[in-house]
Amino acid sequence: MTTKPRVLQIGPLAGSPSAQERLQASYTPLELWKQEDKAAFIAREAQDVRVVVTTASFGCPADVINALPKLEAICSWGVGYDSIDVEAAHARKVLVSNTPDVLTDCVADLAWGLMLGVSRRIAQGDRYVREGSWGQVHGAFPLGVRVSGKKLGIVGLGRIGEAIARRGTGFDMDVRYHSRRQRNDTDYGYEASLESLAAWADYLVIATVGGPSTRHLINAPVLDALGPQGIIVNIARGSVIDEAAMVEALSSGKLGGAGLDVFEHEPKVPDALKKMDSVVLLPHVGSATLETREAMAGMLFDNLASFFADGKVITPV
Ligand code: 8YV
Repeated sequence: MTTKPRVLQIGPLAGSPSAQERLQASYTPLELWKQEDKAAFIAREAQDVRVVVTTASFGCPADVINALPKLEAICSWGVGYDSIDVEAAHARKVLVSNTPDVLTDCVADLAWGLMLGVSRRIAQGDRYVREGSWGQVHGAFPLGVRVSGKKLGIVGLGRIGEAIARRGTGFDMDVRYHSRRQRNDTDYGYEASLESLAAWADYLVIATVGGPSTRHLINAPVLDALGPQGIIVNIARGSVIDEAAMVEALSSGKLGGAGLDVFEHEPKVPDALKKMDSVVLLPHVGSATLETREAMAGMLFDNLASFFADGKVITPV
């Protein structure tokens, strides 16, 4: 009988029905998140470990990377890798893999769900019906705003940003974007500054990477430019928006509304947001469909199998 390779697992693969069992079927995961003294556990149990398995949420910090002398690869379940210290990994020639493409459509779909949800007051209407207010409360349910035909501004025209933009065509929307560099392979209008994109747009959708390079890119001046009728949607990373500035802008009516799947200190969500009907709040579920989570798991296991077969990963970062 061949022994199953030992891998250091940083956090559970909890958002997929089969991934954790599949991992256990082919590998011996050392479950770091269950350990009280993580450094001692790594020093005692993981000195021979060649592979770390993690998720976009749990990531892998430099101190873990540097505490594993035999480490050769970090295989992550998720597309974003801002939580993995890729620089520390590459400095030691450790490969890093993620799960791109397979989640693009579902994350883009959710961005549209949030745009529609905020504009057409879907969650608010659901609360209204459930609490028995329909027919009981004086006056009509508050009007929403039209989505079709509006102006869609996208921050970050990568794979997910582009999928969001494509869906805009079906809603007869004019689409523009801002990113570090203008792309020469697309007809979408480019705005050279975030403020000018926000001033133009009815909807500002954040689809850029997380991490230090984009921290608080969306600040008070950008939110001011988006304005009292403007709606912001974030399916990327909470760190991209200055959350305190956004709460202030929403509370004071300087910003129209927000659809948020991610938060700066998730799972902590500012209490002020929970009291507002102009926002829709979701628990980081952009990729959380059965089909996408299974596809992400498939890609994680393909990367692991490839590494253990020939020392390469299929989707390197
Ligand atoms: C993951 C994500 O669901 O892929 C990403 O970058 O943020 C999500 O798809 C989740 O973080 C898995 O850990």
